[in-house]
Amino acid sequence: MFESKEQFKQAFIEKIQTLFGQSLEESSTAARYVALSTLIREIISKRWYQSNQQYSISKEKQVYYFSMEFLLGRLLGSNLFNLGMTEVCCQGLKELGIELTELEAVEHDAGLGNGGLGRLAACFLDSMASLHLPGHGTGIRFRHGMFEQKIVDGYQVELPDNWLRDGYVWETRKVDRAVTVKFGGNVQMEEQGGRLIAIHENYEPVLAVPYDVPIVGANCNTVNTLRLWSAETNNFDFSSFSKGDFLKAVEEKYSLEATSQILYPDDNYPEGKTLRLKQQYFFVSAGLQSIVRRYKRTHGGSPADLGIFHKKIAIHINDTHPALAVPELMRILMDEESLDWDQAWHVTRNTISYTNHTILPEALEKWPIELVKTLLPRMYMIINELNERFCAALWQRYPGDWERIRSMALIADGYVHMAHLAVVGSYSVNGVAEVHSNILKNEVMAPFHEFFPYRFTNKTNGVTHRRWLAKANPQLAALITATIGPGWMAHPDELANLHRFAHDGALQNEIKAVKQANKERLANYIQAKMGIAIDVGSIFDVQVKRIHAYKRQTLNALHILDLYNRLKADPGLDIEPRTFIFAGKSATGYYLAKRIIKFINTLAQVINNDPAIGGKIKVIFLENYSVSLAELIIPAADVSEQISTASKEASGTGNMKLMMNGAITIGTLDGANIEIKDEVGDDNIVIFGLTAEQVMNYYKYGGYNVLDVYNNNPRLKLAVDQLINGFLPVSPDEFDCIHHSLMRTNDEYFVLKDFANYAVAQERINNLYGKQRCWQSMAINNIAFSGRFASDRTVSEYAIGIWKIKPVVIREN
Ligand code: 26W
Repeated sequence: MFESKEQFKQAFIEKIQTLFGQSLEESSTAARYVALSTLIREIISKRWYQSNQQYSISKEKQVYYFSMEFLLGRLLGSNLFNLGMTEVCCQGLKELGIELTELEAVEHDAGLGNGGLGRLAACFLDSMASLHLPGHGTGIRFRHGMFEQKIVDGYQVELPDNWLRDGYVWETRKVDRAVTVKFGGNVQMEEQGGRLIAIHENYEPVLAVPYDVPIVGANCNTVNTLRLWSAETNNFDFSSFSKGDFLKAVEEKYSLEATSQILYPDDNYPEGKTLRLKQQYFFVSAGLQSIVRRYKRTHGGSPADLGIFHKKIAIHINDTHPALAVPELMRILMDEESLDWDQAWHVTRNTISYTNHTILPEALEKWPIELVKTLLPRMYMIINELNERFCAALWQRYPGDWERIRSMALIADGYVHMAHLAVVGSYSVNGVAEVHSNILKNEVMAPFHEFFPYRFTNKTNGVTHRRWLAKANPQLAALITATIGPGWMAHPDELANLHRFAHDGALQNEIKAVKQANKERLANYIQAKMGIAIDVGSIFDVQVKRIHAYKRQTLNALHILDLYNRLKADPGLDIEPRTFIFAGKSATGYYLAKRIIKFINTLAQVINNDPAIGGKIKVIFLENYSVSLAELIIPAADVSEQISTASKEASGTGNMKLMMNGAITIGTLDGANIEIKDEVGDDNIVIFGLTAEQVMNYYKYGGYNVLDVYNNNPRLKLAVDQLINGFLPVSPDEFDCIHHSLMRTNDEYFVLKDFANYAVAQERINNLYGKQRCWQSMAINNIAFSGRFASDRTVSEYAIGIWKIKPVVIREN
């Protein structure tokens, strides 16, 4: 740590000299970024070592969070923040004529995730370390993360994300910790010494090499580990090579290494590719092998020692993507550690816990039997045995009820059902918001809930207030501290003390000024990036998230079109000026979502260039939504659009980040919006639309006819017609698919059904914004009651309720 600015400056300058052989003056911004980050890493390393030592010595239970995705974003700023060094570095650099923010901007986002699920994993890592919990991440070191999105002529274009191009200062390659993962081949059971032994032959070995990233907790006490696995091979096929077939040798190498090359850019929209299953087994197997190895070092390696593995290790699976952890832990315990089936099953069932993040039927993972059999023959054998035993237990309980047994089987209809595997193989299953957990229990997983009533719980999501409030919005953080003291940083519940000041005129003015500054910062970015000037006095109305039919960007867009129509008809229409800001990526193969992007951009083109409406509304689609772009947009938002079809959004986490930054939610009673409403009260949120129950009743019993709504609402009818009647400057069939999804398949997501109520809710937003005192008090109340949505609260609920782990305070030694 640095005692003073002077000490920091000296160390920084020396680091540039030793790393690059350059003086400060000669160094580039990129070199300065590397020097600063390296310096910080060295400080972290000491605590990292001490944390690991302490974990080994104390022998406390450890949790491993297995996730296909960790959407970390940039680490320099958050590491500095958690080390408490932002100020000294910022001031020291300033004296050297350098802006810290400029150096931060050099870092490539670690975009190793799609959206909610991946960012949640990153927030949890931050909270675990900050709460001194011995919790680590296990995932994949994708060579290419989430694609970079460009908008060209209004369309999404995908470019590869080459985030490792300039190296990654935060990682350490641990080649001595590499393990082998086996694919394909065949497995024979042989009897040896009275035991059945599995012999796996003719497999394709892939070397899994771990890269460790330190996860620094607040106040730099605990440093945990995110271990990301990379598929490598150093064995060229020398037989081909020596025969002169160089290409074949290289080809083989690349096909093996392909496993960790690319993140599938699918969010709630699976593509079911073989390589994806390979990725899943790859990191699950490597992760478990390395955990068992460490366990044996710390706790002993006899079968009796392994028989109590679950008392010292918890493994959490983030959705079903790592569900192969169930059969893989069985395999390791039986085939490598000589436990028998019953012992291995006891340990496995008490080690693994599972979170479900989606109930969209199309997003529930299932893999064709043949694929699992050929790619992972040993996994298939174990799953098959698990299935037989489970079905036998079901038969005992429900004799003759074939339909129920089929609907719950791990293997049925030609597929392995990963959610069933995850539920059966774990001791805890949770949803991510109250309404979502209830839907799991009462609908989607009702038969499982009936069979395992105590296994199901709820753990409402949260986000780290350190990144999403303190770091992303430092001026707001300073204002909060000046008002209620610094306690909220360690105890975000204390934000509630702000409530007393909701009507304090002075604070309201200051809150407004901070928001204004953030809006100006975003406006400058938009001007620089897109050449569009936006009115910083207008309402910044923000919908930023993946593009998906159920999230209903279409509802927002149709309302904008309607507003535009009304403004055209009556240019004197008295509304608050508004800037509608969108950002988000579509899955590459998701045709409808891609056309929704084009639709929004077409609206932007028409509306932003129409002088007749006097600049009252503007539409902006910001390209390449990412963690760092979110950090720029969210602090500038006045309105938070959370308008998914009720029952569809498991929780949402953007809703939490936005409220934490004082935005007012316009939303449906879906996911965590319901709990946000419960916290802030009806006066501080604008709710509209069908409830989850109403939506599900329509699905079950029918009764919704889109044509009725369409024919009875002339404003809506006009906007829907404008999709296809040549009104928009695109080819006439450009938006056929959007129109079709609304009108021809009876509007699966109830866009038309909710439209009228949404328009009324938007008018309410307009009127509330007009009453600035009222609006600012709402903003303050939203910040005040966001404490419940800090991931520190969520993670402590997991620690106490699921993982049964205790904090370990790291001592300096
Ligand atoms: C196989 C394709 C696929 C890929 C990703 C299916 C499903 C997923 C994820 C589970 C989707 C996801 O990110 N779900 C989101 O999880 C967030 C964190 O819990 C929630 O806040 C969001 O509501 C939920 O959509």
